[in-house]
Amino acid sequence: MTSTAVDQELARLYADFEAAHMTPLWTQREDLMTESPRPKAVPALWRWSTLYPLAERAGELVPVGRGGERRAIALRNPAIPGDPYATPTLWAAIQYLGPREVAPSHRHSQTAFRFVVEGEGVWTNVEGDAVAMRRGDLLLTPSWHFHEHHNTTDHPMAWIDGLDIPLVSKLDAGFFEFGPDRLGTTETPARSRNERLWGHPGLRPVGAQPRSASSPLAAYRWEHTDAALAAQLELDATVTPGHAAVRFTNPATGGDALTTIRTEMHRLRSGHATAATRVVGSAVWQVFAGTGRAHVGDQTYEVATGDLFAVPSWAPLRVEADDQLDAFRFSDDPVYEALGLARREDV
Ligand code: GTQ
Ligand code: FE2
Repeated sequence: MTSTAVDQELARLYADFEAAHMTPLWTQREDLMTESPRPKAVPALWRWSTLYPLAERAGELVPVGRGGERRAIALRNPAIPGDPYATPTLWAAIQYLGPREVAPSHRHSQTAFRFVVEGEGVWTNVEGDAVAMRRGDLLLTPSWHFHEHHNTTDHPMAWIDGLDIPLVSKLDAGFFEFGPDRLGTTETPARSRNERLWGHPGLRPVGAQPRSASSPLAAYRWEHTDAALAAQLELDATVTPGHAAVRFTNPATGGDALTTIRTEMHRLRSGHATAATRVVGSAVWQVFAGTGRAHVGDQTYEVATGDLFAVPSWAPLRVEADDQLDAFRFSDDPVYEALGLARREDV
């Protein structure tokens, strides 16, 4: 064939591919199989001083109830158009509950946690067990557990939610169900049943079976987290000098507290920093106390209590403390580890 004849045949071939819903690899290989991850998400920062007043305004204007379910406002990565996601796998939101308000019961296949940076007065009821939410606590709502939140006080409370909504959406694995109008309780016990059963260090209740693959412990209290971090620093048993960290684990397995989301608390001594690393998978951090700086990819953020930032896959990260810095981190690491896709590199 002459070269014009070949060109014509090729054009016909591509048109026929198109009509047959076929795409040749060779035209897209470089986008489909990159040398290293090219995340769509970008480093992003949300300041508590911006988030909280906006949530407060929503509290005045938007009722919470059936249908909408939650007064939760998502942190949207500016580079993921159309989807209210902090990263391609993680949902992060500020949730606000006014005095005496109740967020009604429901359950979903998405896994959730709450982390409290300030305030108290809301009980999250998980499968009929009322769990107090207070500053520094991590509260879990594993997949397919009924949950409602009730504010029993005369003052509002806000916290952050982390969920695997984007991952579950990508996996076409979403199920949702309304619960009874009231899980039937306004109980406000100091200690929830799950904590009484599962919350004793090193002691597994022999007669109890967890109801899911995630942790049967619904609350991880700040006093324990704080003591564990303080001990690491005192004992020089830290990740790197001046950097202590704990991971919230499932007491029944020793693995991550949640199947799809890793949760950790980090403490940096004043003037110290984390190692500079990058990992496959994305994360969101929230400063709990102190001030410092986060270097995320090509960005540098000055951060203080309540500020959140997103770390895209494979973006170099280094966090530095001015004052002693406590920061909560959540990530999709367990997913990559389970699938054999985890990688990390010092940078
Ligand atoms: O508190 O149950 O931010 O179902 C998103 C979905 C919170 C919740 C969110 C939810 C919840
Ligand atoms: Fe929910």
